[in-house]
Amino acid sequence: MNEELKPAAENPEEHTGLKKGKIRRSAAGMPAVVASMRHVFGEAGVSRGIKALANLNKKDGFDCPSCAWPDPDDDRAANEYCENGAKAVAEEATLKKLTASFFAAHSVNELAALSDYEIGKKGRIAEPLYLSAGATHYGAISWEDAFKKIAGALNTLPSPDEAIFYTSGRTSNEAAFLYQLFVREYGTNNLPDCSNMCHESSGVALGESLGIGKGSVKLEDLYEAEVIMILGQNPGTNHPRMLTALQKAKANGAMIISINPLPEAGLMGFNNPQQLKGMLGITTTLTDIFLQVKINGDMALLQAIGKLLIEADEKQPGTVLDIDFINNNTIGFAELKSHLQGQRLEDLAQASGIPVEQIRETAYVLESKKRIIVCWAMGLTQHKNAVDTIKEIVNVLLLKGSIGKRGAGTLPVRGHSNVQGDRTMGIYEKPSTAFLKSLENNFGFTLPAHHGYDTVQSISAMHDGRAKVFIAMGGNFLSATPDTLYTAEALMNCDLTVHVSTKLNRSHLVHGKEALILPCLGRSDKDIQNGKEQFVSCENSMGVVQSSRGVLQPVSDKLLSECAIVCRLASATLGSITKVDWKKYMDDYDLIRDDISRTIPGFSEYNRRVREPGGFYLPNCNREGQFNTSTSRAHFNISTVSMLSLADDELLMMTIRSHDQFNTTIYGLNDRYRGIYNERRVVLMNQKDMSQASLKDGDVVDLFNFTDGKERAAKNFIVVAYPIPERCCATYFPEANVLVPLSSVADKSNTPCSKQVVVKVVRSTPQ
Ligand SMILES: Nc1nc2c(c(=O)[nH]1)N[C@H]1C(S)=C(S)[C@@H](COP(=O)(O)OP(=O)(O)OC[C@H]3O[C@@H](n4cnc5c(=O)[nH]c(N)nc54)[C@H](O)[C@@H]3O)O[C@H]1N2
Ligand SMILES: Nc1nc2c(c(=O)[nH]1)N[C@H]1C(S)=C(S)[C@@H](COP(=O)(O)OP(=O)(O)OC[C@H]3O[C@@H](n4cnc5c(=O)[nH]c(N)nc54)[C@H](O)[C@@H]3O)O[C@H]1N2
Ligand code: SF4
Ligand SMILES: [Mo]
Repeated sequence: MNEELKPAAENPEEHTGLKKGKIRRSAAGMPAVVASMRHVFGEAGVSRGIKALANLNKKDGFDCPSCAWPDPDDDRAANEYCENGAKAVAEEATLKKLTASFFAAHSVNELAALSDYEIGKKGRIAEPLYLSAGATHYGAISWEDAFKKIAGALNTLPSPDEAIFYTSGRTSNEAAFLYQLFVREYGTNNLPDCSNMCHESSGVALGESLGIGKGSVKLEDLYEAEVIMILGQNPGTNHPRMLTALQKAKANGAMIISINPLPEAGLMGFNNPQQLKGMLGITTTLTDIFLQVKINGDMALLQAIGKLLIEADEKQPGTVLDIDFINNNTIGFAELKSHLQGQRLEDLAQASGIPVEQIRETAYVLESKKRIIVCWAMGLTQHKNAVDTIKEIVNVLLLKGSIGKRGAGTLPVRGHSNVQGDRTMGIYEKPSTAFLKSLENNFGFTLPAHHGYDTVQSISAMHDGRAKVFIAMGGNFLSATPDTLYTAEALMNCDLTVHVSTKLNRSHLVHGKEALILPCLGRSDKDIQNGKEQFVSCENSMGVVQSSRGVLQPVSDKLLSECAIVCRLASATLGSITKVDWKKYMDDYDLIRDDISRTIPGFSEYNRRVREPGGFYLPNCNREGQFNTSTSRAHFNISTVSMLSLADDELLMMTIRSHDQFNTTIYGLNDRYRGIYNERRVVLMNQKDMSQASLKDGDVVDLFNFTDGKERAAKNFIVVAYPIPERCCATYFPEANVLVPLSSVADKSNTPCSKQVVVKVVRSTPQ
């Protein structure tokens, strides 16, 4: 590996000064309110801050740019947002801006020496910027020239498949639709997205077993559930308003079962900041049963639960399983039954890390219940066997007939606010034939049918020289992807890297021979085209499509909307050969929605329905009790638990989010609920593993991964003793991404195994 790359590609290794506090047993409350206000007013000023917050998640306002948790369909509270939504708005609404003079004063190398936290705090990018070959500083460029340069690079490639078009999950439906249309008319399906690293495993598992790659649950279902199981998700930080829904579910009598290697504060208890009780610090206990699984112990645990449910039904036939549902709607039950009967409960318990008695207690709860919801996120999707683990969730739900009825179903809780919508709009490297045909019929040209590269394949392609131009619609590709130094080499191997961005990030600083930064409007910004105010729309985690209308004056008049950027890029690149009227889309987003209506199922009368307060639900076959699989039935799946064997000096590491970040955007250095302050270079370890390695709290260690015979090192991490299962440890994403091997991916979904990294922890030797 090229040592010179290290400082630029990675966060600096210095410490910021760890302070430790108590691990919290509940989330939100007054401290969350204080944190929201401090962030927003600090960045945006009071009047701009108040305006932004007053319109956040309102039916006629803008959709929260942070996570994909839905807003209530009915009446919305005055403050329909959470601390982390407010932080995301603060980050975007900031008045600090970066013009060409800032870049003239600071070289790329100088900026790369800053931490991600410092880089993010610099402000909004205020004009288009260009880094010429061999230059040390970005300089101003006109929009016109920027588009010409990209068009020139794209049009001189020997094949359109040598260009890669990444998308993060904030891009609106309208911009995403135009972007994929442009990319496909240009001639490739190289449309990797953040979903490849996120819920891809869920999409594959649910698509294969239930016939739709999305969850089936609506918000109201949570209020009617008898049991809610939450696996591999930290909602107190990552989907904070889910806690309000869980609180309501509990008040209606639901039991909550949390399955996580960590006792996450938000899962344990909740002080609702919108209720006086909560502000005063009176906590609702949320979790009834906490199962502290080992990392990746979930498949074994779910199989053990399935086995016990089947056993209980054998004893009293028809009282536990929904045999009618199973007979009428599924295939593969007999095979699953005999497979699970052949497993030893003790072996499954051992593989999961949960004592047999606790598993029995959990299965006993489920025996008598009919309305069960299972929620999950990255704690399940980023492992080698992720797809099969998620299918094991489906097995349990199918055994209980808990899909396609009220108060029951699947709930993969999505990450980015429009990641689900981007997929619906066709941001996908493996488009279906039906999708392509529909576009072809509407637009009258033939689209490429061969599949494109996903995120991991894109990195290899750039590294090998099979791809030469990289364009990103949002995101921070370098820091979000695995094997940071390898990915850095891949990006630096490109002729041109282009980022459509709101804020400066590390991907701008580790670049191709030439590089461009195209500054765009954010979700909270007012979007005026052709003298008329425009709005966009997004799809949340529950398949609701809603309008989003920004309200703030953009920080610079040199920003373009994502839609306008795609239209101008498409016109510049495709010139007279295009069959699409890009100009008309740019002037009036209703016309984009009209074409979406014509081409994408579920969007009929898009313009009318998206204007209804609260938007509209997309069709979902599972909700209607249907399974659009090859057999029109739901499929039980059989998988075998295989345990990764660790050497004596190895631990299994998960890379997780702190409370003060949105993916690679670092809002602050605290992880309040976990009692970790002012430091991100920490490794959370079990006390026994620490003693075994003669380490104590506060010691400084280096972490290593040696997959594929290559050393990957993340240096200078502080050991924090934490209640985490033995042989497991945790670090923060993105600091530890350098350790995640590119070759370590989930079967079938190709998602990097960011929560299943084998590491050695070695005491640092002073330099
Ligand atoms: N404030 C904020 N909100 C966000 C984000 C953010 O960074 N900040 N990111 C957004 C995005 S893109 C996403 S995808 C989501 C992510 O939301 P989450 O999935 O909640 O995020 P992670 O921090 O990756 O947390 C995963 C959780 O899984 C647990 N876990 C890890 N491995 C295992 C395992 O093997 N089994 C089980 N059962 N649990 C495990 C961890 O302990 C942790 O609690 O949040 C979205 N919302
Ligand atoms: N080790 C490890 N790696 C992971 C994960 C993990 O849990 N562990 N999680 C994975 C997951 S779930 C995800 S989703 C990915 C996230 O990967 P990405 O989506 O690529 O990363 P983000 O950090 O969300 O991107 C932030 C950048 O997006 C830009 N941006 C923000 N808002 C807008 C906007 O409105 N428009 C445009 N054009 N740009 C905007 C800003 O410039 C900002 O710097 O990371 C993945 N990587
Ligand atoms: S729960 Fe998610 S979408 Fe809702 S306000 Fe909080 S961060 Fe925004
Ligand atoms: Mo995500």
